[in-house]
Amino acid sequence: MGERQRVRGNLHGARGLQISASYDSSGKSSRMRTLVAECKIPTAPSRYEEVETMAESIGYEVIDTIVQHRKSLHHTYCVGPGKLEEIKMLVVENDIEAVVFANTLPSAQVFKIQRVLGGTDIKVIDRNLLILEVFDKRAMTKEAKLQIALAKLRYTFSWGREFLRLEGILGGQVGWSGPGDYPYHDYERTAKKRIANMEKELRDVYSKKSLLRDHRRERGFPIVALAGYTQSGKTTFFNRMSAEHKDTGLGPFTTLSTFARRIDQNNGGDNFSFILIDSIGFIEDMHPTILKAFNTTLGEISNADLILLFVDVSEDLESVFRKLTASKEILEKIAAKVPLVICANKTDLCNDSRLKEGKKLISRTFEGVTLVEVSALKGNNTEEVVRQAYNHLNGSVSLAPSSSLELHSSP
Ligand SMILES: Nc1nc2c(ncn2[C@@H]2O[C@H](COP(=O)(O)OP(=O)(O)OP(=O)(O)O)[C@@H](O)[C@H]2O)c(=O)[nH]1
Ligand SMILES: [Mg+2]
Repeated sequence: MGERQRVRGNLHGARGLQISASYDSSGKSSRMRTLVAECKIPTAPSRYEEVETMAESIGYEVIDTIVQHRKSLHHTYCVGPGKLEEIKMLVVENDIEAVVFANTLPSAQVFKIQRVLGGTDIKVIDRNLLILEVFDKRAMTKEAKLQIALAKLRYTFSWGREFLRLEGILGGQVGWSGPGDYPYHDYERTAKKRIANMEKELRDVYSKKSLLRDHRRERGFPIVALAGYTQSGKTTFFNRMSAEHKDTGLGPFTTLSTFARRIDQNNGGDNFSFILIDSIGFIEDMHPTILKAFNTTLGEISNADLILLFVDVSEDLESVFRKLTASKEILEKIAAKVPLVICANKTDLCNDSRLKEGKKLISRTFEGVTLVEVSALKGNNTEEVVRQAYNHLNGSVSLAPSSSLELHSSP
């Protein structure tokens, strides 16, 4: 067993997040008292900070965080049994109502952990379910709501059987059909039917959208898509270009649906128009089920004539690198052939040497890419982004597609 570590004290409350606390009639905050737990193994990066930020952004109150370093995940509880007992004590001492694991937990582990910690009185979720909760909270459009409901159903589809088996209700022997199999079969049939219905509803929404896209193309407007890690500043740029007032800065995944606006610009006397598309941000290590649910939203990026990849260059270099890598991996999967301009955003928060370091890192990571320094918030250098888009869309320069860019080592 490896070293154990307790982290906390810094509640990351000063990250500019708008936390949606609600209050009961006595004025007491009704945010759920939460403990974040992580089993950190050498082969995977730590995720607890990101999970704290996500949880706090949708109204959980993170009281404590506990990280255990192990060579491998414990097969039953993710963390070791001794650490789980420690977590249980903290849960009791601090009136904790929810434990959020920064790891991915198989369904059996969720139920087993929950049993140790106090049964159904304690909410136990993993990073993927937290991401789905964030989505749920932010979903405004029918499309986003359907995508999330579908992802949740798919993600938890096998959980019913696991739960019944652990409760001793389901026949455990192969080929034996105990009385508990009936509720499970009912559950399975109903879930499959709901999944099929939702898939059909979503297909209808998508086909309307794709008609709209074809229509735009027929009218000759090129499509420029904003892409990048969540909270990198895409919507801030979109609002500035389109004079819109879409939500920004509410925390990870502020934008979930796709928005498109026609932008009319003048470049050195030449009028030109394009469709600017804003959509969901990226995150590392997105579960395939969740990613699949957003395939079509991400598909808006695949169909673009140009991608503006936003990078928050004001963060520490390690975060910049991790996020660049995650963005590159996703772009390679969904839009390998689409040309790219990188917008090194939030330059207003960087001093000269910090900006130089950040740019060096981007250029080392994405060799040969066109890089524009910009502040979407202040409007600094946004005209250069437009100029680059114009040059590319009018064929005067050809930009490297993301697939031709080599990834290099970390800082
Ligand atoms: N200082 C500074 N802050 C910025 C800049 N651009 C964006 N922000 C802030 O960064 C936060 C995130 O911006 P968003 O535009 O919501 O980011 P996003 O990429 O659309 O995020 P998702 O919708 O979650 O994918 C907001 O609080 C913005 O005000 C910038 O150039 N400078
Ligand atoms: Mg956004």
